[in-house]
Amino acid sequence: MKGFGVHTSMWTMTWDKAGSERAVAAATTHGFDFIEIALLSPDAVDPTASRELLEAAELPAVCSLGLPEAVWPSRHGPDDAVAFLTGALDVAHAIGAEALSGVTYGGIGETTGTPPTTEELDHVAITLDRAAAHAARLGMRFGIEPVNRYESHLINTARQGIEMIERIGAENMFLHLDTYHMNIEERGIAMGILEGRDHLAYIHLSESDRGTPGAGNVRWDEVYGALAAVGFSGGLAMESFIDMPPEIANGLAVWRPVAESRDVVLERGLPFLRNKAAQYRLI
Ligand code: FUD
Repeated sequence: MKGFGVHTSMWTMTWDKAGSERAVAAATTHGFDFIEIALLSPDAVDPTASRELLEAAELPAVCSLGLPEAVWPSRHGPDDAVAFLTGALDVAHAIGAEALSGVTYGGIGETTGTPPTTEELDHVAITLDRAAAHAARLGMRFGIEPVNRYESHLINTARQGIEMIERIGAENMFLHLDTYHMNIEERGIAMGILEGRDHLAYIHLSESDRGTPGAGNVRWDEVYGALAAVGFSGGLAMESFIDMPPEIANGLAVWRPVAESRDVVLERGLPFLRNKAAQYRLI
């Protein structure tokens, strides 16, 4: 997990033959160092074909997901969530991914309208502990991504993410931040990075409307300045929600196009982010 990568949502959220071939070819053309694969339906993925595709393109991968409603640990307890995450980790490992991260603790769009209860957080902690242990057996890292309060009531800030990681105490667990969520939840966008410095290994670079980086409200100099100040050496992943199927769009409340076009993101947003990352000596 290092260098400048891209979330597959630029091209597709469906990691089937056509989607994966399109995304890997485009990521290679645009010179990304790695690709983040959305592993929302791990059973639908052909890991051998994916591995061969990525190896042929010499493109490292990271996988990410949110949990399906049927296994949300806060609601159903840890067992089904652990079984799902174990299966997802096995698929990610077979693909050749170094890590599994994202909303590994619940659903994207899981809210109760009330704060998390002690019991809900206990179930989350047990789930993550057992999943991290499985990841460790596979030689993989395992992340959690705090998301904003409208997408989850469980873990919204870097501080809450760190508390969960330190409660579990697994060496292979890491904090995965996202500038879109930080722009909503942190008291100053750099704060999450500064607070999370000991555990931060991965960050989504996403604009305040999840569209074209540089065209919204995110204070990119503060983001990059903080990353440089803490000596960040993890993965920087551009994330723009260009291709969103309805089932995920609803959880994210992404109902309008987030950018003029994919080309605008790639021709304006990408150089904006990459040049700034180079300016701050992050790549
Ligand atoms: C969700 C989000 C994403 C998500 C990932 C799953 O709000 O920000 O990063 O975790 O897309 O693949």
